Amino acid sequence: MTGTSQQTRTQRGALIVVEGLDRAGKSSQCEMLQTYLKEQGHSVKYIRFPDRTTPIGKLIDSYLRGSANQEDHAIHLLFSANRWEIAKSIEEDINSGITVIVDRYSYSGAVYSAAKANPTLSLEWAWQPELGLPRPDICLFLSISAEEAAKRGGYGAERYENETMQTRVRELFRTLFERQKDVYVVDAGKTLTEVSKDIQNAVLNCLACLDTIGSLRKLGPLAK
Ligand code: NYM
Ligand code: MG
Repeated sequence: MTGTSQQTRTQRGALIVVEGLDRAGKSSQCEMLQTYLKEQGHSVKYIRFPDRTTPIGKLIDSYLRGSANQEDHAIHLLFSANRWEIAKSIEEDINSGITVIVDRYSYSGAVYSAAKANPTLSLEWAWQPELGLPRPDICLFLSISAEEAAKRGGYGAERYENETMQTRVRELFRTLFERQKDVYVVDAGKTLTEVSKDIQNAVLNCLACLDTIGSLRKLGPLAK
């Protein structure tokens, strides 16, 4: 058997993104999905953005905690740079057959910045630096209502964790997902187990389509 034919037999991993508002249950669901996929025999990695461990991530961390200030466009580009600095390793993992679960990605990047209502920082502007990053095979959006979010307890201490921002973020996610494909909306108001079942089914469907999708794609422009 030649090297080439062997390569075509190794299925690439999938790029799975989990998005949602703060307190939608993203991190718990990512953990549960990771465990489930491992049980099914997949090699899996779970990463999250922002990755606060890199030098850029440390700047972002101090901004989010409120110990440093940044100009709106500048911090936006740092969040994007934090994805670009990890992009190559995501691609390598996927090509070597590892499925990568990502907790927040470009979608959070665009909507949180656009939610600041800065007149020169539109959703379109915010999306530009994301063009060319690895495109998720599926983006699971964990959707919770404002009422359910309120029930889940108070906001944390970080920047953006207040009602005005969260309301705008919720609306902007909706706008963005009308203009980006491959988004699967999950009703995250259900129980942990019910939500994880919905996620598992969506992910299994996605994995079954990987051959049809072909190689990992790149994020493209927003639809008009
Ligand atoms: N956030 C996250 C952004 O503003 N831009 C981004 O590109 C990303 C990935 O950081 N409130 C915001 C959304 C969150 C905050 O994320 C920290 P987490 O998952 O709550 O630690
Ligand atoms: Mg948070």
